[in-house]
Amino acid sequence: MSYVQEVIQQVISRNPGEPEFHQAVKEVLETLEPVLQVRRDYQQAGILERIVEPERQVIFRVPWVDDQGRVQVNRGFRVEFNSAIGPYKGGLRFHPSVNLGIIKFLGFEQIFKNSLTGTPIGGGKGGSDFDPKGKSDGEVMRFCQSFMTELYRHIGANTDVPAGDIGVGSREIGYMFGQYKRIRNVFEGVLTGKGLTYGGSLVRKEATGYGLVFFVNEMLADRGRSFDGATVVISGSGNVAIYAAEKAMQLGAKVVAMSDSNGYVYDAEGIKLDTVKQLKEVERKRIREYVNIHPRAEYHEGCKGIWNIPCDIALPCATQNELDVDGARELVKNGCIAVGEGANMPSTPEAIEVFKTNGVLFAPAKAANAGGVATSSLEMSQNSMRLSWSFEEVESKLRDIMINIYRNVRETAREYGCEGDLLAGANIAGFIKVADAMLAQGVV
Ligand code: NDP
Ligand code: 2IT
Repeated sequence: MSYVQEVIQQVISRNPGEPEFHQAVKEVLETLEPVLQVRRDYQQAGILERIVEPERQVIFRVPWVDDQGRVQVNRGFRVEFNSAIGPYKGGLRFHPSVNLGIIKFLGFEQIFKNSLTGTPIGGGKGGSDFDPKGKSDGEVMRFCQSFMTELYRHIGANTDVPAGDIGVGSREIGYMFGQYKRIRNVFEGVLTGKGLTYGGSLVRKEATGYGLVFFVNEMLADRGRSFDGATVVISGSGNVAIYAAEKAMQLGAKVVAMSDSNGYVYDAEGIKLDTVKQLKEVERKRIREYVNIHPRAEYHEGCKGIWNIPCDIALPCATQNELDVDGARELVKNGCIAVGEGANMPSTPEAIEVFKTNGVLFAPAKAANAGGVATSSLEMSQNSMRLSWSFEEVESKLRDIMINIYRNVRETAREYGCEGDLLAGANIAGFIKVADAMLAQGVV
């Protein structure tokens, strides 16, 4: 058995019941074979064995009182995965499906993604099985305060800097920042995605979606294509989906479908993004309400049917494993030329195989959605310097970062004999920087 396969088997047996974590580890490690063949020193130093083991994992009780006066108990997580190249950095996810395996998959991906941004940030992730849906602002605030009352002792502007992810947006970040500041009596950039009045960065809200479109646009340009005139399908209607749609439209695309966990809307005339923003960002309602405002659009229950809609470009921006082999085949059948992953690990391994064998351009999550965390890193820089850059300045830095990531990933794939395989290129390029830092720092 190869070194890589041995480590994968160890991960599976030492981390039972964590299928998403196994999937993420397998996907990264299997593309590293060409590197490990030439870099025997990595094996000698046990780099793979160490990189798959989080440096620290914290699990804690989060008790809070709901509006009826009942005591509720959730579980909180923070997995500090790798700090070889900088303080732990990565989002917090609040969703009922959250468990340790999901946080570990996300934290593992984050190591390589953060390395690809070219900025000095390590990998981490956290969250809770708390469901913000249907909760009052007061309940969300009490939950966030309780969550931070434990988390604060593990994080800090130079230690571990959380941000948002599914179910964690500016409201939740605000409540957590307030509680951190109150407990520690320090005003520091301990979280990113903060409001603009208290240390947040312009463009952070838009960054993941915009960055995704910048990346995919660069990939399309290599084939002489662009977003201009393209038909685009986007899953999700949260932070990433909305701003991917906005930038795609700015570049001349027509976005015809968006979704949430209940179903999807199809608007042949092009989705009206102002309606989606009002429904999702302001009223916190379901996407099905869209057809009450635009009766010519259609609503369909269930999420997976969204991939049956003919499109040139598909951008899965909701959650892991939302695009499976059937969806991938439908996309290919309908002539889709490119898939860009806004969510983390949205395509199953079988779906990725379908894209590969059919020549569909594939932008892998850890490269394509790195714009969010890259802009978080820019927020950290601004906090440290105690200044704020303009929207144009941050957006232009974000665009440069995404173009650099694309070129780095493309050239790395070429260098290691897998030209055109951006997934391999992303894994290899992200890995080498972290592995070299780990080598230099000894066995820690
Ligand atoms: P939001 O909470 O803002 O939106 C999530 C969207 O995905 C919602 O439309 C939600 O629908 C849908 N969704 C969530 N879970 C499921 C599910 N199990 N099945 C179907 N649909 C689901 O989160 P974000 O937009 O921030 O995150 C979306 C994805 O992007 C995640 O994979 C996240 O990890 C990734 N990501 C986020 C970044 C960021 O900066 N925010 C950066 C990089 C990646 P509903 O409202 O019904 O739950
Ligand atoms: O998956 C991700 O990259 C994020 N949720 C953003 C993390 C961050 O620290 O901005």
